[in-house]
Amino acid sequence: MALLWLLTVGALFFVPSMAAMDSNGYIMYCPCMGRFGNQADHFLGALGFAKGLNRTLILPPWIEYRRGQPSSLQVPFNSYFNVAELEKYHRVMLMEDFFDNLSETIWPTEERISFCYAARQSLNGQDTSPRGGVCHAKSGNPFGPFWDNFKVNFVGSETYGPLHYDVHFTNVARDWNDKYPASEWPVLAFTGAPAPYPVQKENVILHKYLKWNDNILLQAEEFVKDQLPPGPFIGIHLRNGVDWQRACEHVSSASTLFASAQCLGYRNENGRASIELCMPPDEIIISQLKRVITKYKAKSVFVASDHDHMISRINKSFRKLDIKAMKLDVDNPHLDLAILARANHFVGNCVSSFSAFVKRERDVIGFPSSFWAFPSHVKPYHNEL
Ligand code: GFB
Repeated sequence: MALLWLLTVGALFFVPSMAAMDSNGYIMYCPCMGRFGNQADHFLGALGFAKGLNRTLILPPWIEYRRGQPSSLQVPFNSYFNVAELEKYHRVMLMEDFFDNLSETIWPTEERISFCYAARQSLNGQDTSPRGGVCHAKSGNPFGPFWDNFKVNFVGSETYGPLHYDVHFTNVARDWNDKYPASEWPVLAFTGAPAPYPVQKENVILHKYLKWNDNILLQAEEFVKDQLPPGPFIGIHLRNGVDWQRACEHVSSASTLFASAQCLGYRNENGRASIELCMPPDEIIISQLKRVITKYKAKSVFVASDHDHMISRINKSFRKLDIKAMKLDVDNPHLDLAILARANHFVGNCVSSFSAFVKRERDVIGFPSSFWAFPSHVKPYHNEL
């Protein structure tokens, strides 16, 4: 009798995890490059890659950096986004759920191999997983803290080059599955995202499955309703912090920079990046704003920025039109993004992947957007080859 009870209760606990198991395997990765915009670009690529290989994508936490804190922080994926919406496209699972429910069965500690394209240098000579092999998957920040968060240590490395991630390219998915069948490799755990930056053109559309969760949506809607004057509003992104000023210095030597393909095209068919495109001067910002305020009969401007929101400059310039420039009281990048996506018109920075996130979200809803200094301040691209 006791045995029967044990079997029944055991089955009750066992069956749900079994049911959740994916015999096609899993893709896991550390979003170890850059801040939110970079990670979001990588996420769309990883989603396309997991779909191509027909493996469940494990949703990693977002990696964040807070001033004064030496180590990176990890914020669960669903703190910002709606997991059920992603499931409409492909099988996904929160990384926290994977480690709570499945990891011991599917990915025992002695089988944890990290994947990298080629050997990676140990960043500071320290690797909290010294047996982990040439990928050095835990070397440096945010690599070490990321895997430590899930108590993962690697027992080896697998370099997968020359295989690549472009599953829209003939046979690539088949090559991965031939080389790494799920029966032998249930989890492909990547040292960095299995995706290029900026997001590949074919994966931009996947943004339609990346929806804010109810909490963020509610905050964005309440801000628009309670803080902005009634009527149409323009959302603008001013990327002008000191890191950006330095990055823009490289624009003269590069025809593309960061997210610039979103306006210049993936082959520079719409021109080459310029300093104005990257760091628009105040005069360009005010004159473009004037045009869109008039066109949309806007009553206010919502400004998101990492540094200078130009609130008094905008208020002064549009005093006669009774336009109010508004910003959030506290630094909240995700809420900034969600509010920008709801504006009647958005003007973003073409070079910034933070702006690119807003543009993609608006494109899938069918809302209009434009960019500072584009197309007025870009030169045609001449391919010298
Ligand atoms: O998102 P992100 O990769 O975009 O990095 P870029 C910029 C970060 O700056 C964001 C903050 O993740 C935010 O934390 N930030 C930028 C903002 N704009 C805003 C804003 O309007 N509101 C708030 N609250 N925060 C590039 C990187 O940044 O910057 C490159 O992609 C490189 O890797 C370069 O680091 C210098 O593409 O704009």
